[in-house]
Amino acid sequence: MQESRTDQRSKTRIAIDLENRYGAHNYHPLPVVLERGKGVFVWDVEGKRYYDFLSAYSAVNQGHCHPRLVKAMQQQAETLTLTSRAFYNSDLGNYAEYVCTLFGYGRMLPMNTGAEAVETAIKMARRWGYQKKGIAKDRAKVVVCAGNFHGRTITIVSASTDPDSNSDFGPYTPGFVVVPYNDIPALEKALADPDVCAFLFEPIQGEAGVFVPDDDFIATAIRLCRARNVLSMADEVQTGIARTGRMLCTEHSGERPDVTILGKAVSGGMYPVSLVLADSGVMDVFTPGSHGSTFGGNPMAARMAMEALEIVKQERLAENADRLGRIFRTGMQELVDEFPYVKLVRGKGLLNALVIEPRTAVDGSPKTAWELCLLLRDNGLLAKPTHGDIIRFAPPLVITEEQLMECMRIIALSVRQFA
Ligand code: IF1
Repeated sequence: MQESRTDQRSKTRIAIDLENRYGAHNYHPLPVVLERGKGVFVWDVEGKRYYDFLSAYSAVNQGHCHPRLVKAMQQQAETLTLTSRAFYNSDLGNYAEYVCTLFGYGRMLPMNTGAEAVETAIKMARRWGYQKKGIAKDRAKVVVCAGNFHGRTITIVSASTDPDSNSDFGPYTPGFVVVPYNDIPALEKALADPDVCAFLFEPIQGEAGVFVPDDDFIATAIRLCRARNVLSMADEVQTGIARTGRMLCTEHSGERPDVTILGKAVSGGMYPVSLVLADSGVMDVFTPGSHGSTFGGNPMAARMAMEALEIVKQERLAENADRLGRIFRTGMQELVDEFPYVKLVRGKGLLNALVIEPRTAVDGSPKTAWELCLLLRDNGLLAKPTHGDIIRFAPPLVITEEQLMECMRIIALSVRQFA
């Protein structure tokens, strides 16, 4: 039977056209339409299989549709999903004890998205600054790093140095001081201001291009904050949950920040779950009615988070990320050594990036990280450039050594084709 005209367009084209026609254009996705995921693999609507090397920006560290998470979600979905915090529920207390014990903090405040958790931490730090540090009303400052990415709300983008994130969204929230990332003297100077209540930082800057700071930067920064009675607040939304080879990226530093912010893979990508961890002396600035969220701390979130974190522990995903990350960077370094347009590889655990020299082909067409990602897609591996010339490689942490070796061959093949 002659397919109707509509059917002659591929399912990919139909899906992309629909999204472009009716969706806001706040993204520029790679032209591939995904409809199924399992472990390290995703499949597009044409039935083609890909290795997922973005992991939804490190939200599916446990792999797509992990069977234990699917089962937990099904069970909770037919039991109790949401009560609001107007009442207690049978899961939040267990969840709170679980994460406080696991991450070594006195208290937790449950939210949903990473941005909400960052906003919560900023509110907590400001109120702590007024009530505990004695900062004059409305004068509290939070020190942030140039190149930061902490989310998309107006207050958070007020701290951003990326015009794509904040241009024409003013007026901005005041009270942010920007220092260069990985710059101890600049940080030391900024912390001398008695109105500073907190230093908010990413242990590795993900969006900026997987910038790994000097080995002693995080530890020194945390110690300087302690010396200046400033809250050190680690945004581990992307670097946390075993991504960099430790349960928390700050573990590499040997120091514990006053506040840790988590999201994304806390739920294994099944459900929006985020949280803020701190000790009572800080967290207790929140009094009844001073903060909250309809879905924050709901039974489904609690159940998913505990199951997702158990998987990370029992499947030893941090150890896997640490070991395979070293193999990956060694393999990528061979491409850096061989191809002048592959400038460098950097990262920690299975959060890595390849920096590509943008070029123009003899026919005048661009040869940037975007074109290389299209080649990778054609060869069966999905990754996405960040800030033009940097490709982030972040597979689910359940990847095996054999699968990683195959992916390294795909990347090498694509880099050669990109010559
Ligand atoms: C987008 C970036 C990554 C984050 C850190 C907080 C949040 C994020 C360190 C907010 C979120 C996501 C957001 C998503 C793409 C992705 C991203 F490219 F935007 F910057 F991962 F690098 N702190 N990152 O990375 O968490 O509110 O999204 O749950 O906005 O395009 P969220």
